[in-house]
Amino acid sequence: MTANEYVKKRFGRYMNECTYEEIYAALLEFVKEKAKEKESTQGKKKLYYISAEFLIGKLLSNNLINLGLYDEVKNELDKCGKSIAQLEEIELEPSLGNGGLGRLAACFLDSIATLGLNGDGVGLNYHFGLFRQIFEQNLQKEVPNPWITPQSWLTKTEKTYRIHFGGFAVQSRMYDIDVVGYENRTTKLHLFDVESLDESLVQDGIHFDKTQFAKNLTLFLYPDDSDENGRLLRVYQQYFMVSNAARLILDECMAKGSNLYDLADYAVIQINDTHPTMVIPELIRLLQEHGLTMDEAIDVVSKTCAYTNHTILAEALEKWPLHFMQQAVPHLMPIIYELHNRVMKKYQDPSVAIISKQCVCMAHIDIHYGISVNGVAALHTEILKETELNNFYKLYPEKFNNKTNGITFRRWLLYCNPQLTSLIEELIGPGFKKDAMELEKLSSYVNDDAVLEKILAIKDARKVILCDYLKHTQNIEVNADSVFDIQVKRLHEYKRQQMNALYVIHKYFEIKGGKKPVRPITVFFGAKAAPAYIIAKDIIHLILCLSQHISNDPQVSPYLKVVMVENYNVTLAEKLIPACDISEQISLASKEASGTSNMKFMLNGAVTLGTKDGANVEIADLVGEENIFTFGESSQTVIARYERADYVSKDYYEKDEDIKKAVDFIVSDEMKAIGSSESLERLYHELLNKDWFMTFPDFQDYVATKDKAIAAYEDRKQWARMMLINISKAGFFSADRTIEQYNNEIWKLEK
Ligand code: 26Q
Repeated sequence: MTANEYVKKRFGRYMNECTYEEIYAALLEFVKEKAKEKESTQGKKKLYYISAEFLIGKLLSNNLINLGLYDEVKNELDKCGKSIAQLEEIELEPSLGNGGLGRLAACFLDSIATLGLNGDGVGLNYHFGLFRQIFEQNLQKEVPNPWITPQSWLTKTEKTYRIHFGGFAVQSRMYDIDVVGYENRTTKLHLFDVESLDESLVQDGIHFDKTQFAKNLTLFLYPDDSDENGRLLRVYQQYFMVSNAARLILDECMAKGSNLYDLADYAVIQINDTHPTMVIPELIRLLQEHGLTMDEAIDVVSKTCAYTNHTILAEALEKWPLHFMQQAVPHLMPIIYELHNRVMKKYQDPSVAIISKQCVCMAHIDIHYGISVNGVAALHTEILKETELNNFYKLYPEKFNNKTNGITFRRWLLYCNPQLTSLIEELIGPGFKKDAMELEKLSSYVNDDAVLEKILAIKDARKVILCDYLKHTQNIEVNADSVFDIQVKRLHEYKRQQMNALYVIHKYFEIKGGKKPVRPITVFFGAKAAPAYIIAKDIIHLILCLSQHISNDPQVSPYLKVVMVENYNVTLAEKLIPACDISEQISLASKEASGTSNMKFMLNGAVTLGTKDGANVEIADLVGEENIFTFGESSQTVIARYERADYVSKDYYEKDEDIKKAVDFIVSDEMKAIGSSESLERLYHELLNKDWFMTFPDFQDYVATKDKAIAAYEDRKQWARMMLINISKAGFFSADRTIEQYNNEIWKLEK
């Protein structure tokens, strides 16, 4: 049955007589039915990828592509005078993630299904996800982000559990979303929800009563901010997630014949950062309820769980106060003390203790009682082994391993850039869609002028598409002939959006002084700041004020524009990334565990401007130094500087005229006339007196290298070669490769 016939069956009318809403509703059911047909027999051992975040993005088009139905449906729509782009706008994007970690989990599910592995995702069904960002008076404001409509990708299941907390219990229910693999099987994302949730608790923006746990548990996803108040709710959420996951796992394994002593033959659990760590004590507790002794339960669980670390920022490693845990999950405390006592008895080393300074160190539970500890890029794993987790590495060298992150090429090439996909297919055939390493075949075209022209033409077309989209959705006007320089990621000081903003100020002064760029430059930003992260919000404020100020300056605006897109999300990323010329990956070396937008940009023919940090290091190794613009101090230099604790930002400010001029502009009369003095002053003082992420030492190198990249853009043919080489080397960053490695080295699922 074609999609059009399906619509006719549902509504008694063909597509041309239906509204977009009706077509969307029908196609959603159509896809669900098709996905069901692809559910295949389960193997004995199953992976449970537990994560507090799954930033899945819109699903209609992606699922149609993976089912091999996209072109057919698009043509049918075309014939009825309907556009698939307009249909896509009906769908709401679930924002069930903060950023990289959540998007990684979504890419991994796509690869697990595509490779035909037996694995499901387990997480939470946040009704409002992360907040939606709006700008008012050049400030970020947060509002709820509802995404669950009567017709959605969620399927209600019959699975419910009673979950006990200190002093009360709630009833849970599991909802499923199909994960449709590319030309292969379908797996599941299980999202648990609480039956007693009360959406009406949310009033006035994203504020709600943080104490009524039974009513608020799955309202919102917590932002990635370690300073946030009311973190107690986060502990309740985490326990709710893992208690449900643990019960589901035991149910499924017993149904397949496990006697629970052999649990590790039936299940492997990947713990995505420390957020699901309580699954370890919870499983131990449940196994004891099933008759195992403490010794036996600990032994079984220790063979089942593997942990991925996503951060080196010490302040981001989760440590929960004992009194939080005592209040939320008193029944886990005897187990956590037991796990702690065993560690202390064996090692007598306080630095590897589970309980320390009245807090539970979540990562330490994972490392002692798991089979594997992995970092997410080569440099990151080395830093974990040599510095941050060195004491653990000495105890368990065999547990440590690297799994460099990857992205799904289905969404980040086939779906978001059909123009580039067609060209690649024309040149090297369709094999790259299944085996991304085949992209290497493109390298034989580096001297083919016709191909280089086509690559440039596609980029130009994508820039026009982005301009139209931004005009239509956010009323932003951009010159499509300018150089598109893009930095999109969570707002965090270590990612150094503030350094990019200082570059903009520097360029502004150059232009005012008569030094005009040969071609206009558009600097794009997209970033949400955690609501309680004051300095991050100050940086957004600075960028928005700069954008306004420059737009209103007729001397500068023809040459320089700053665009801060509102509510950066997966949908916007799909439009921004194919249009990018220069990919900004400028974190302070050693701080960005991996980064994944760097991979998406590269795959879409952007050239990276970056520090030697995270996966940028591996990108540089693959494309060669001549096809990337790297700058800044090395991770060793940075780490040594932190150890010496001798960085004084004021010294740089006083010695460097350019830095002084740019930083002073933050609190200039012009800026204060349009912005909040309080916010601008705070940011100014932060940079002057602290600059914890060392933007000043890298500033001049950054400016010089960015100018070099912008100049290089003018040699169009040479630039096109760089684009082509970047695309041809991106195959390594396919999540299919990453997942193969997880499976071969950790999960060991049968294929
Ligand atoms: C913790 C406690 C309380 C509230 C929130 C959190 C929290 C939430 C989200 C802590 C961290 C996160 C998200 C982290 C994250 O996205 N890390 C990124 O992971 C990517 C995938 O591995 C990497 O590419 C990035 O380098 C890393 O920053």
